[in-house]
Amino acid sequence: MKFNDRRWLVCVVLLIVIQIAASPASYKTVFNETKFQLESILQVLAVDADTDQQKEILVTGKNYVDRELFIYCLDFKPGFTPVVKWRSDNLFEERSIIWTALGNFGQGGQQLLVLTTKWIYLYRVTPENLQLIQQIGNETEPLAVAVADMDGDGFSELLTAKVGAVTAKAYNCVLEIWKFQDNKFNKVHQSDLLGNIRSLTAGDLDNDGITEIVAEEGLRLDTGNIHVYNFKEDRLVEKTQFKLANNGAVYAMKIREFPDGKRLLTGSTKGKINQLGLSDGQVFTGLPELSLKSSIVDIEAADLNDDGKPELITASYPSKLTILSP
Ligand SMILES: [Ca+2]
Ligand SMILES: [Ca+2]
Ligand SMILES: [Ca+2]
Repeated sequence: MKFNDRRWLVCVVLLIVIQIAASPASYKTVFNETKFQLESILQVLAVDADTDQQKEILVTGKNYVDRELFIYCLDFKPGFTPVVKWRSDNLFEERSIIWTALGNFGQGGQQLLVLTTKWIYLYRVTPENLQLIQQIGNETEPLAVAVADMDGDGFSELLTAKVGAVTAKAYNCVLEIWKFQDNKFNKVHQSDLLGNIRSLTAGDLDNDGITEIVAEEGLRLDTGNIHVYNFKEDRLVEKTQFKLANNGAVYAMKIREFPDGKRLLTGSTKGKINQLGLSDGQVFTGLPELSLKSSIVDIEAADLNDDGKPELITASYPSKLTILSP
């Protein structure tokens, strides 16, 4: 009996040692709230609202009962527990969700683009609130939104995925590029049908001076295909495509700078988080896959405690806000 007891104990200790050895240099959860401010969180976006070189987080979401659509600006000084710095006006619109993106649309510095079904709002982000620069009717019918400089003129273009054709199984989307000129967004490109696009991001992932457009498409909530495109001679050219096994749908994608280079950050309906790099047209894994027990709707990376290592900020269905620190 005694021998067996000891053997059992040795096994447990061994298992723990193996576990510790096997777990990669990873992230720990430093903030996790299941009902954060809103009934439904839709987007998270990092911005330096007070220009003190430290990022704040804009959380966008909806309260269905009270017919509210808000943007919250969260401050993280001095810790990882968010403090509400300000809340936007109510942007509620019947049956509309909301998309946010940052870019330079020629209004001096960085502007926040907020899209609802009906409107495109162009804002200046200030320490106290959002300052409306312009409100334009939204003709883009977006299912996904990204912002990047596509033609190298120093100003941002708006990229949207919209329904191009409806099949029995799913939407089949086209990607459109919109240029801000004469105080409105003008369509400068429409792609061929690219599949049921569930998320979109853009940026120079491999640092070769040419912007990559990354689109994830797939059916239902199945694991999808992630396509990396360049926009060359007025058309999309696929650079590579890949699949993240057992991820489910990826609704969350951003291209962000990490200490070891630019990474495509993805968050999936199965709670998987991946960081991927691109080199010579090949995708490689940055850090090993992380796993949350929730369905991720958006993700962001920003250094919240000023130690040079970005935190990961995730929004999960319906209103969970999680912060992971390396
Ligand atoms: Ca700041
Ligand atoms: Ca441009
Ligand atoms: Ca590139």
